[in-house]
Amino acid sequence: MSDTIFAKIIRREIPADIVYEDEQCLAFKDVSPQAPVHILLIPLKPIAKLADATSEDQALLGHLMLVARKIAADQGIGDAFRLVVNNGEGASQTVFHLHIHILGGRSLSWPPG
Ligand code: DGP
Repeated sequence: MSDTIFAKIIRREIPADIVYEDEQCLAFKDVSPQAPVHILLIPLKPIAKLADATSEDQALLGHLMLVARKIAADQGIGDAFRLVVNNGEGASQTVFHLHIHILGGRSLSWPPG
């Protein structure tokens, strides 16, 4: 996998507003927020996109879901939030390091568009 802006954030080569960190993942505020709360949660492991994850990543992916829930609660949006994973250019993925968007703090309509 080629180097990405998120790998640079993990290595602290570029700044980010980090809100959570553990031995498996890192979360920081999105530079272009689409909601009052917009956090990106990424694994430290450089998986380019969800379609590239394997059964070896099962525990990591489960961990990310539980951390996303915790971050939502910590950010005060635990009752109403949305998780988004864009997979591939056709789904508007622009950074090819797997990430979960955690969105909330406003009314979230459906379908998302
Ligand atoms: P996606 O389209 O799903 O690949 O989302 C990529 C997101 O990454 C997008 O919402 C903007 C955000 N982003 C891009 N570059 C940076 C950066 O340098 N810092 C931060 N904090 N977010 C970034």
